[in-house]
Amino acid sequence: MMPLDKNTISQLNEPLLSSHRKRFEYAAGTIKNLEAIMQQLMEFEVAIPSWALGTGGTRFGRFPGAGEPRSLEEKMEDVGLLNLLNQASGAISLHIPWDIPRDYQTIRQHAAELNLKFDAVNSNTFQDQKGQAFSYKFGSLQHVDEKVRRQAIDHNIEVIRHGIELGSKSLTVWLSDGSAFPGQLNFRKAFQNTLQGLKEIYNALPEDWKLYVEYKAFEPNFYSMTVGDWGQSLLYATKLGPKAFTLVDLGHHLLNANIEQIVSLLLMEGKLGGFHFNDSKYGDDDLTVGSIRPYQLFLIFNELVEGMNARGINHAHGLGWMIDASHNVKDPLEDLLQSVEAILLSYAQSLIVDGEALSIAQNNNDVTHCQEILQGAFRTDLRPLLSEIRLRKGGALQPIQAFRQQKLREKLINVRGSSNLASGL
Ligand SMILES: [Mn+2]
Repeated sequence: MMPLDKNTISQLNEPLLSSHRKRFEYAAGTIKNLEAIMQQLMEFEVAIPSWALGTGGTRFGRFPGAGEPRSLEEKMEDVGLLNLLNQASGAISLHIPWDIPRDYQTIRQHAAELNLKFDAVNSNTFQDQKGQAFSYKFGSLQHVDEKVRRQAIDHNIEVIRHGIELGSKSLTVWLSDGSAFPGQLNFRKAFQNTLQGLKEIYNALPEDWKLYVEYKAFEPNFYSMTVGDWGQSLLYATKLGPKAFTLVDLGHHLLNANIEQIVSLLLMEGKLGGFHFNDSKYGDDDLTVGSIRPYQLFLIFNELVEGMNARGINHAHGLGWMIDASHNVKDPLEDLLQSVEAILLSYAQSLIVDGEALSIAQNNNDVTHCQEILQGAFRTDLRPLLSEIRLRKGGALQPIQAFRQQKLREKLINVRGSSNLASGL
């Protein structure tokens, strides 16, 4: 039962309309190609990971919120609620085994009622599950023991099967494989074992599927990671074939890595598959998108838009757009509303960059003007455009305000109780 409907949203919008109109008119007046940009923004959606709907924890502890989803169905309802409010979160990304569907038909029907699609499915060989025959303590696809590798491959193929039933079109593989100490691992053998496993998984993909190879610089292994950076991921993806791509998670780099340059070159090679958005100050902090380095996020989107345009890639559907965040202190749903807004805002700002002028300035080595062009776009307040899009699609002008006014968390607590824990990290 959804605790919100479009009529209620439109009543909540009513008192905000006149102020919104003024703000929108002002913002719109400064933009060339307004309607074309509005159309692109209308089509853009970001998938929500099922593991981000509960309160996350750190290795030191977890301070659960209340009213967390107790089942896959309730996780889907949370995403449906987000999508009702912001009209830009119409897809959910499932994690196996945390979200194994018991009955595909029921889950598909529930998704249709909530207007949700299933985005990439995610495998998990970074934890041992109850009853599992072999441990992943020393890795999964890289493991020295063939039986462990076999188990990890079979798991990934099972994840693909679940995804096929639900209409997913991609599998994201993130491996925690690596080594904790020097000398523990033969790097070359670890790579070759991993490649062999990925090949078997790749061969199990349906024709119209993509395999995303996600990399991460460190953690949980702190000496080496077997898919540690974009170069290694690109190496795997290239050896695997045309359905394999690199996935960029913003938190998976060494400090101050130039992610926008990575994005540009991966797009040039046709090997950028998708994104996990989050923000960080130190590492894989998994903070709200845009909360720490909004300018970096804009610069990344600027390269995304430039690179997608150069290759004729559809902005909304050409790549996989997902959030991968964890919420330790904020309400997960409010946090996700902030993240989606930050992504759309950076995307909007990158759409108003004058690419032609930038290219001329670059060719003239006019460094000052290049910076003026980029920062001019970044400092333009386009939030009224995003509100206008939500309004046109039947969403809330101010989603977080609507969430609070309608006491949606309290309503969820009434149904779900205050002491359950959502599965996840
Ligand atoms: Mn990720």
